[in-house]
Amino acid sequence: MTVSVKTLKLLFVSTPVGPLGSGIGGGVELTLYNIAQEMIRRSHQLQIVAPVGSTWNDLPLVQIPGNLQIIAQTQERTAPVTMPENSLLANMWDYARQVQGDYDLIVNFAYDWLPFYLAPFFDCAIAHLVSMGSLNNPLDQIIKQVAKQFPRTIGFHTQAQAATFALEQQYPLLSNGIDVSLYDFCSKPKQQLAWVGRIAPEKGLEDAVAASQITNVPLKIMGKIQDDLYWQKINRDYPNAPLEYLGFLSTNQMQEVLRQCRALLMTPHWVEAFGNVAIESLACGVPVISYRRGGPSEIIQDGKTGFLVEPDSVAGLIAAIARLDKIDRYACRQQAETEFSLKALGDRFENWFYKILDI
Ligand code: HBI
Repeated sequence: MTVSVKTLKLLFVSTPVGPLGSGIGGGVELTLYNIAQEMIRRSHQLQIVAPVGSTWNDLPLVQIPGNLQIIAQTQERTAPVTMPENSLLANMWDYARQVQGDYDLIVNFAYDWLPFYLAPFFDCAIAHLVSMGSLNNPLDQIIKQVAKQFPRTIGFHTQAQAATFALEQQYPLLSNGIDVSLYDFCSKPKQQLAWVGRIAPEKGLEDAVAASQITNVPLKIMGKIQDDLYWQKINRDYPNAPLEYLGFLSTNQMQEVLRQCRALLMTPHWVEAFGNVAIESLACGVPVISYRRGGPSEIIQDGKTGFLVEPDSVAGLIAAIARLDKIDRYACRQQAETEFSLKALGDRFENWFYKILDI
């Protein structure tokens, strides 16, 4: 049992791109869920400010109405910050402003300009978990400003992600974590590969499909179709690939398929801030083959729990697929248990919160 130095009253403010449980928030939804669960397990008091329609009934939610924020990665780097009428983001932060006196710390999970801009207007300290790499200039600028004015309140998942913001100050690297007990180890996989994630251009699914078509190894695809035109183009471009699209599944359904795969393919065309699916895969004993780019390059132990491949090289993916017998699947499971457990995650976040509050 982890004894916490001091129990905190925490207010988590969600990403404004979709209700919690919808999958639209991608990795940051899973991150928020896991940290919330772990903070409650450590007897901290917690409230989550979430969009109306959130379905996490087992966590303390207050649901706020309003229009969703535009998905940041669909915008140009120089695009101005946009706020819809009746903005959900603004409504969630107005609620946080009203109740801030009841909390020791507010934690921001939105990759949006407003919460960073509001920091100096709040009496309560705000910790910002930055969930992606640098995408647009207004957000880069306000993150730099907050990093200067409120040192240590900006947290990243990985060094590769943090480097895209080029801050002068020190900042915590929180990595990430999952409830490893939700994933069942499998030592004898079927002759198939997996690809898991939001189906959108930055995730590079077409490269995994190309590898599947060339090797004729079946590819099980799971995740939310965020960009339909992109998905249709992939199906047109690779008519003979042995694909099966299984939809956006619950964690349990997804791991049931993933665990039976010889490897997970990760093909990020952007600097993936972390790559939750990589640690979910390791937890199942499934090696990860990923481009040497962003978060996965700090997670995978090349040659031991997977392979790191030259970015955007389909040939590199195929060469790694041919070497999968070199990997001990149990070593993958062990890495998940030691580095990416909820306890390891909780320790990193709790230490970050205590540092911000000078406890
Ligand atoms: N876009 N505007 C905006 N705000 C977010 O919080 C956000 C996003 N795009 C993607 C996203 N969050 C998450 O899927 C990633 O942080 C994982």
